[in-house]
Amino acid sequence: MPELFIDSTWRPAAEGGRREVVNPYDGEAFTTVDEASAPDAEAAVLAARRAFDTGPWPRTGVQERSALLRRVADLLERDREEIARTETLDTGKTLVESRIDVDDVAAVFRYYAEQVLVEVDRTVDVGRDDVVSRVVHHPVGVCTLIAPWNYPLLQMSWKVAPALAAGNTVVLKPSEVTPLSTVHLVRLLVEAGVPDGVVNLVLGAGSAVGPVLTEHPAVDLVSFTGGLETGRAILRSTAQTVKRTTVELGGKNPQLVFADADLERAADTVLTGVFLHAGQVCSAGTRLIVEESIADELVARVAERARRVRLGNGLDEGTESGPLVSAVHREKVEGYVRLGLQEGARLVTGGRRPADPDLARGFFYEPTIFDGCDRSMRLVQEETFGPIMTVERFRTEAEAVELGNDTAYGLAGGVQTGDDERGERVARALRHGTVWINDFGPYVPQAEWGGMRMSGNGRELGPAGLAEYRETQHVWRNTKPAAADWFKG
Ligand code: TXE
Repeated sequence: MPELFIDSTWRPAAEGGRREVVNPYDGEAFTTVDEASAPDAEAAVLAARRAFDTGPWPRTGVQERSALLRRVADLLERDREEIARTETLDTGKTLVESRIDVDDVAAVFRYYAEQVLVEVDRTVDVGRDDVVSRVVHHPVGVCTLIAPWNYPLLQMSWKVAPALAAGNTVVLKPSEVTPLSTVHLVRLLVEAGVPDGVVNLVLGAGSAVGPVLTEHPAVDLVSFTGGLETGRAILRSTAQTVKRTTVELGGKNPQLVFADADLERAADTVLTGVFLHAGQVCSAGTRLIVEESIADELVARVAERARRVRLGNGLDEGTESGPLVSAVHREKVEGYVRLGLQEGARLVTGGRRPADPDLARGFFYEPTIFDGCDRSMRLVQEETFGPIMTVERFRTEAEAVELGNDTAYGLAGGVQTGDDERGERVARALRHGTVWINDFGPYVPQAEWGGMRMSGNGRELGPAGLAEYRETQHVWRNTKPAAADWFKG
């Protein structure tokens, strides 16, 4: 079955393009998919436009839209194991992580199935008895939804569930590196009964299909998650037609650890916060900022555990971390390791590909820790998106907060301390979209996710994640119209 879904038809690419899909565990191409080019993107946009302008979906009642989202959640749960396997083959992440991802995706659909029922239209008291003033909401229109490769289905669900709940029509563009789980999701959306033209799927390189999907005047909204440079390009593309544009562009996330924290638990939280999914997480806590008096001890404990992380095939039950997503991405990570050494950072552990011959064909990299870092280093300031942690030291709380905020990004941060008041104080002083106290990483569909500064704009999840996909309109009705007599002539 072809993999592009345009105007309610599964079809091959107009120009016949195909792309190999590579398993990062062994570097083998295990399947191929259709590879779209600009004409496919154009057809998808126009189909979504027609469905929005003349189809039933934007005018369907919220109960019906809510029911469709619930059906999708049920189908995701039915196909949980198959989707999780696909995600592991595509990304290299462990099956345990992939299963959690599918559960989270279903939870997002269920959350927006409920949230869309919350009444947001409101009557405004304008202080006059001859006026009825209402603020009402509409879907925005045609939405281009572009997702990255680290959480392919999860990131897409944060966009497509609220977009559909609000009554929009969509064009989905997963990363060309990890397209398969989104193909599966589109099949489920069709099975759940989404009307013709409402959901369209375009697979292909961002450079080939991106310009059409982000510049086309028939598109009203673009939601993007990915790298900073691509995000900037997308903001430039959408500026011409002044589209509503939401971008989530990663982070350089600090983990602050105070001397009064429980050292063993702190080490565990730091380790998971940075090395989960080989550091390919936009909120990975890659910057350890630790109170000087415990720094050596904490770094030693984290390093000792980092050396024991079991790398391997994501499909094997004993594996704790998979490979990086691609050869190209590993080269980027290796470039940062070389840079760190040049900048004078001291390598504590890792800094190389694993010696195990069983892992030689995959894109593996050892968990890596650099001590002796400071904020002037590019290694400390730039997103490496790999298993690399840098260590900086502080003496006072004010210094810790200042370091934690000394980044162009602002997505997430953590503070570990035995003092609850300090935890709350520091959390509020950190200029990051999410802050964890004595934890690192959890999120829920009910709470907004997104960045400050160069981590992006707008929010996903929570009520704000639905508001992104709604237009607000003020309707003023004069019930006793009379001449204003403003102009006397
Ligand atoms: O991402 P891209 P890349 C960061 C991470 C990584 C870097 C580059 O630091 O090393 O980004 O990764 C689509 N118009 N993050 O190059 O290019 C592309 O096809 C429209 C952080 O792999 O940003 C894919 O679907 N779309 C991040 C999506 O953009 C375009 C997660 C993301 O790819 C396009 C991933 C264009 N001109 C990487 N060019 C996070 N925030 O979590 C590309 N795309």
